[in-house]
Amino acid sequence: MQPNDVHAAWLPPEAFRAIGSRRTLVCGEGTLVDTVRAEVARACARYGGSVDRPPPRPASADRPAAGASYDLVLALVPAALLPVAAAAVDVGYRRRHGSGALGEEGFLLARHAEVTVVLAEAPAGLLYGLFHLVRLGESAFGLTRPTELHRPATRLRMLDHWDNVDVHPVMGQVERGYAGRSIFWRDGARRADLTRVGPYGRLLAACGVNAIAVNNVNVHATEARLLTDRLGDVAAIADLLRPYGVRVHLSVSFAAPVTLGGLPTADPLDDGVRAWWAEATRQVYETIPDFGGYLVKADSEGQPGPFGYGRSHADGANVLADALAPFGGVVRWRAFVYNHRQDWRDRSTDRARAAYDHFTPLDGRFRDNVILQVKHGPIDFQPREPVSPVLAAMPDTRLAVEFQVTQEYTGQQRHVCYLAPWWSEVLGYAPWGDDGPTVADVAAGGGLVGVSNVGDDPFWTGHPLAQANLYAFGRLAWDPRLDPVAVLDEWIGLTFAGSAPDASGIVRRTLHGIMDDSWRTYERYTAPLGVGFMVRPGDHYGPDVDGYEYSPWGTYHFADRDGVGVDRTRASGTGFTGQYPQPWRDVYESVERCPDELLLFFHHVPYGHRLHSGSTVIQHIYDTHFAGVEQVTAMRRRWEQLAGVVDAGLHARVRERLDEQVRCAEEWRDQVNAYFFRKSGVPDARGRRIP
Ligand code: GCV
Repeated sequence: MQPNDVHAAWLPPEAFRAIGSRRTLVCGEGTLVDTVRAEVARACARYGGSVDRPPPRPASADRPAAGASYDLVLALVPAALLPVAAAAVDVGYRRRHGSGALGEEGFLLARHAEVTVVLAEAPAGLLYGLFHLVRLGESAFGLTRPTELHRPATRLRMLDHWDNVDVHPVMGQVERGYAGRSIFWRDGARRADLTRVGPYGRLLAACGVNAIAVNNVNVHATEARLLTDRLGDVAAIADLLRPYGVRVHLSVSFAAPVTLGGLPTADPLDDGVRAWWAEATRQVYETIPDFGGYLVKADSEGQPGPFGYGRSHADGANVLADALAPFGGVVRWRAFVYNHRQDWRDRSTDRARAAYDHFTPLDGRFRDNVILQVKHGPIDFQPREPVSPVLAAMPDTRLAVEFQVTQEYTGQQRHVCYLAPWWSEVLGYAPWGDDGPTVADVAAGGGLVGVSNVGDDPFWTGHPLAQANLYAFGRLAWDPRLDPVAVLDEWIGLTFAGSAPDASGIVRRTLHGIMDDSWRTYERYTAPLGVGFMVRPGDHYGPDVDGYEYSPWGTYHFADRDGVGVDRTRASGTGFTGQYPQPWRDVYESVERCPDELLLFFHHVPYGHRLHSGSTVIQHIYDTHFAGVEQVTAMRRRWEQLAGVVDAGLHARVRERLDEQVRCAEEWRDQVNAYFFRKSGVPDARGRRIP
């Protein structure tokens, strides 16, 4: 199942001990139920338990459905034949909820007459129920348990792989990938060895992810052909993921009718173009009947799109949506559209405004099976940004929120940076004020999408602790209200289930000490107060304060001798604050009320400006940069406590990465502090050395 030299991530065999040592009955048929049975059987082979199917005929008096002899029943309902305990739970469920409450993916967990019972109304629910039991371990079999009904908050919980088929001359095999090469593609073709794909699907199912896109949103010539003559490669991947309930999506090029179909145009209103998409899509479904849909990056960073034909993005998205509709597919259309050839001298153009300006006039004009996929912040996955105002401005459009699990701007899997607290803040943000819906509520209709951080690295994610981000993404997509620290605790419990039982306390303590606050630590030693983009141009790793300051990318901080920050107010700046509903449009507009952590995103202020924290901006910059490095040094010290406690290879890998994190954090501290000291001439109030 798991290639030997590959880390088991959050599914080591020891995580199945509680299930594997029990007597289990699995009732139901179908591919995903077979997966459940196989998982339980594998655990039993290791831990001495047993797994049965229900008897072939209805129970008779001399052969009741043997309820009493099972510790665990996993059953698809309605079922003709259920052991007594499961039947009782089923009756109770129906009395309370009627049928259908569990939906396509939900499950019910109950404990009755010393039997743990998981019921689902569809096979995927049973699979998710099984992995829930894995998370619970022994506590799933405790004396009493409250009955729990679990359903995902949103239907689409997916990962987009920015994997190229060809090795791109600049971006490589995986664009913004920090975990080795692609698990799907290699040097221009599908990998001959796809053995990582099944185990990957299993890991995804175990954290709640149910779909992936197999290629980069930047669709180059070879990747475009995955839609047509290379479709068999996509089908091969889909076959391996199907047993885990993970559906495959494809990034497609808007220009495909021209580049692949030989048509003279890709104009979405052209009949020939519509027919081409319809036929290409019919063939996709003939080959992959459970295909999920298309993902499109159009008119963005050089990708073709409807603007080229004088058409709107609604016209563009709808032609693909119409082709997919007969088969139940969706088109995810990215809202990441902005001018990447901006003149830095032009202070009126604001990249933060772009998605809202382009897309909100189109609200209500997209087909039902179009999902507009919006990056969570208005710029580009910086360690701190406000929530994108698009998420509060398109009530008649299905919206998905896009997170970046791959750590392009958050340490590139060389730095520990547990991102779930950040995502959780975004998901809990209430654009219309505390009593209104949250971002998670908005995303429920469209989905949650993460850019994958996985590659063919033996630890899957390069930095072993970056696995926690992947796990937490899935868990938050399933239930955005989960506490990110509790999710981390789950991840630790599962991942290190194989450590000696007496070691579990120190493993948990140490990892929480290192990871709980690691995103804020990262924020401290990088760009301050929400200003963003002080990274090295191109690869986006390490500091370069002015690297993007005079570039065409629209990402500036405007530091001068007096102050720093971007004036995005309505009163004197770009007017971006006006894209928010109340109360935020006024909160962000006001330099007094704007939250400290976003101050420089919204305002240009003098270095002596006093924050709510009481500190001045310049002193805050110095203090956070010194503190950030101290915290990273403490992380490295803490990690040493786990030498000899966790797997030696994993320990060595994390140690090597922490060394680099300390080095890089010092570089950030020194460059940022020196830059602002030289600009402002204000010394550090605490007299520390600034180079
Ligand atoms: C896939 C950022 C990244 C690009 C990425 C783009 C996107 O600009 O640096 O590598 O392209 O976002 O999200 O499309």
